[in-house]
Amino acid sequence: MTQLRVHGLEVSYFTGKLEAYLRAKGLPYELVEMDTRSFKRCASITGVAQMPQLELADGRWLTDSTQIIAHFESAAAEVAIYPDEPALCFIADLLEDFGDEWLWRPAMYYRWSFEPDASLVSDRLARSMLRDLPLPVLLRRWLIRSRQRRHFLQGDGVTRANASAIEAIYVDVLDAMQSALSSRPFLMGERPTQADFGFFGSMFRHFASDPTPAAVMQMRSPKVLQWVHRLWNLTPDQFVDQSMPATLAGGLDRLLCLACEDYLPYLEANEKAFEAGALQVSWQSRNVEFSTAVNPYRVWCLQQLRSHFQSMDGAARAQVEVWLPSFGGASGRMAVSLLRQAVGPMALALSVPRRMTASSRAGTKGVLNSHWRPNHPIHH
Ligand SMILES: N[C@@H](CCC(=O)N[C@@H](CS)C(=O)NCC(=O)O)C(=O)O
Repeated sequence: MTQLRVHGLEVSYFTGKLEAYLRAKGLPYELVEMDTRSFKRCASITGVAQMPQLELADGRWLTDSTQIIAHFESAAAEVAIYPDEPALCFIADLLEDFGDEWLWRPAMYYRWSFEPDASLVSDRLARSMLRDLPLPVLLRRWLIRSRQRRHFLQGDGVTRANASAIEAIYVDVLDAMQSALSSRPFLMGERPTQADFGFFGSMFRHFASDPTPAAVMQMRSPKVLQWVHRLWNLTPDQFVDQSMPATLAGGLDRLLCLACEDYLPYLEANEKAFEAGALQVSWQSRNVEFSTAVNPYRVWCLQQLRSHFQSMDGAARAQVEVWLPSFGGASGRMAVSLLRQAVGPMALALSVPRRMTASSRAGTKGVLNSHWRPNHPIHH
């Protein structure tokens, strides 16, 4: 076996993100479409029930798209995507995490709340992921649709009262990206960074592909549509000679403001609930109430951002401390104070066992991307 094997699905958010990264880096891979049996087999190998899972030619496995990217970037060389300049690399990490985690709910909302979208994708999943179930296609379609609605709508706190706020998140991010991409090919400059890949999973596999959000993107944000195609079509020769971003490019103000206004307050509420031992977290955003299961993975995400922020030298930290309030106002100042807090005694190592403990399972009920993951992404 000479190439990488990506175990995932053609409709999957994080599989699409990983595939785009591998294509941009010129790393050949084969996509192995999961079914229910192989999903369980991969989970039993890595200890984590999620997709994608990456099988290396030497038999080792990697999981978690962000950590897989970190793994390849540590051997990066000339087609690196992490900005060299520390403050910019921190901003790229913040945007990556915001894109990865905060657009999950709007992506699932559009896919499973609207009839044409749910019908299309339930048919694709019935014929791909569920193809090994000895049931008629119609029944498989019904099963997957009910399961996704239960997990990713009801289970992720989507209600009639907050549906329009969820739609506004999508539209606001589109507008912010359209403005960032108005004069350059990638979010932070002439080269792609981790920030681009963080937004790619939702933008490519959901928003540009599912009929309801795709119609919005086509009319409202053609630059974003163009960026989706550009990133999917990217090869190393197209950016290897371009310089890394050296300054914070104009037009990112709204995207950073949204990260500070919408996402970081949720991360803070989630962390507080986790530390209090609660299973559920409730918070207000855009004047409506949200309530979901506490997500330990996202506690870890906040700790990662903090550790990154605190490990920078004084000048880089001072730079970020100027940028966030200048774009996010009061919420930017709150973001800075959140990032300054010590990681503290609850620091997560995410060294989680093959079988989760009863309490961690209870805390993550129904939210499958919240599994705790091993310390190091490589598993034998
Ligand atoms: N943080 C993980 C998230 C992976 C994830 O949540 N993947 C979704 C699909 S895109 C999943 O496995 N869902 C499991 C399910 O739907 O049962 C990553 O970056 O790879």
